[in-house]
Amino acid sequence: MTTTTIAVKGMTCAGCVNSVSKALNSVEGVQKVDVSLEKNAATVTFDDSKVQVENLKIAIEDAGYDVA
Ligand code: 9UX
Repeated sequence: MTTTTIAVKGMTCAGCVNSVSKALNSVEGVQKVDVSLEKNAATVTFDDSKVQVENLKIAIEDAGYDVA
């Protein structure tokens, strides 16, 4: 299991946090998600044999937000 923090741009309210959280939680291999509006970041714990950081970034972008 690996934990990484990804900088997320474009989140402006709790609904955005919810959207990003849902998007990340629906990725196969993701175990834990903590999205912070204050920090503009998503901390994700995932099984690195199933998913890579790049896939997490794509999921965030597909939800309509930008990654650094
Ligand atoms: Mo809040 Mo975010 O009403 O896309 S959900 S701004």
